[in-house]
Amino acid sequence: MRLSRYFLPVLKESPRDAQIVSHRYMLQAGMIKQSSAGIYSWLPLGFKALKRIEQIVHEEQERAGHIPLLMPTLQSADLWRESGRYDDYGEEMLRISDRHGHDMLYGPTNEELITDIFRSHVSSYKSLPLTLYHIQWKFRDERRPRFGVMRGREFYMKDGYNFDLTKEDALHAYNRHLVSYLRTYERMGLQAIPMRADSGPIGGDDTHEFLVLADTGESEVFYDSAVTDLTFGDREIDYDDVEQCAGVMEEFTSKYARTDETHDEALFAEVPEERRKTARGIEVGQIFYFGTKYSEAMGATVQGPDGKPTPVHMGSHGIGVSRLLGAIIEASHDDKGIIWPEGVTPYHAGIVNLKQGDAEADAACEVLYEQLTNAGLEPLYDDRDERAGGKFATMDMIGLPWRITVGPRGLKNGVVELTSRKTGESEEMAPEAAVAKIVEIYAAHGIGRG
Ligand code: 5CA
Repeated sequence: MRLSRYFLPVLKESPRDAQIVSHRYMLQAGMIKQSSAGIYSWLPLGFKALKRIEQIVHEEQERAGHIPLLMPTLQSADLWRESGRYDDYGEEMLRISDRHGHDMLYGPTNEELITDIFRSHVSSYKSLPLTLYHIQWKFRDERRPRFGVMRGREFYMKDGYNFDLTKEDALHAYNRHLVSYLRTYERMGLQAIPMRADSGPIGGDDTHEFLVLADTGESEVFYDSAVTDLTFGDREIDYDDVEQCAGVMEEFTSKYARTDETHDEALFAEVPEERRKTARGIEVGQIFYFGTKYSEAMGATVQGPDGKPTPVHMGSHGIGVSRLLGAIIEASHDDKGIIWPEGVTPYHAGIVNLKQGDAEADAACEVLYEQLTNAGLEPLYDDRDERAGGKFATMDMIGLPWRITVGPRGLKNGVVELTSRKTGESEEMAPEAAVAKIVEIYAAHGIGRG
């Protein structure tokens, strides 16, 4: 993308009404614009980052064997009357009626709708196990929408639903989701710690939230610091292997880690004192096992191996896709702006031309642009006729991990400058060497054709 043809409304002034850094930077970097309380337009840069995150979520869900579909945002109230949640859900549910007077609602989650799809089409245990998911906008009329995309009213969520014959099978689905979530967050450069939590309006006893530690997080958390040493890494996982998934579950959840809703002082006291930590965290996902709560209420049964109708065991599993942008920025920024991790950066490298209009500098930038593009990467080329200082400030604010700076003086010596956004370190090298280095770095993340 060439900046002269892009739409990147970077704000000169830091927005005063934004209380936390991720909200401020998303506004300032021209990623989002509030349209009403807790509802945002996603401007091109924000939209691109959102799509990168969505793509990782899709890839990891499909790797785990989960099947994508798409359900609507508007749902009929009748389904929610069947489960009993139409009255229970309270004021967070946005209720609408259509021209025929039918009660509708903007879905805050989709247990009812997916259960209805399931019961219409699946009648035998032979079709199980089955996990369906989608990534779709949700609406919750939060009492206090705040912190930008962190607590929106309209937000983008991945929600997945497993259908299994037995509790045992459903617990494997729960573990499978936990494993796939650990991989997902790590690919985004995040450490998200599974913590025992409360199930709220979704229901059920087994539930874990995934929390990214950050001072601005809304949840209070208590944990054994040993959990922060755990990393998933690039281990091979067979998602059908019940033992292996249970092993990962055990490894990542056996140490004390709880949100304030389930915190137990007596158990916490058993953790060695120097490892007992209290902090704040951002909830970026939650998994639930709730057994037959919805399948019994809504008649979602299958014919079991014994020929008898059996209600299926279910769970639901969510990732806060739009919230993740805020969480990533909270975890990765400095006083100049965002620092995108390579796995999710909207553009892979910035090209800054210090002297637009200089024939040699323009030509060198074009070659860099073409070579990076040919390697399957997406560069953002600042080809505007602007001062170098302004170009650098824009690049720092939008936080692309790598910047190539091209100027007539360097080109005389056959070099450009490659700068890491994270460390701020710059190195001079031949243009081809800069391209080769960037291609190699992204190849290590499985990005591009390098
Ligand atoms: N049906 C279940 C699992 S799919 C469910 O709705 N779970 S949830 O309520 O925990 O939501 C899933 C994730 O969506 C949360 O972990 C959080 O990351 C995100 N989320 C929830 N509410 C909001 C909100 N108001 N703004 C942004 N993200 C939110």
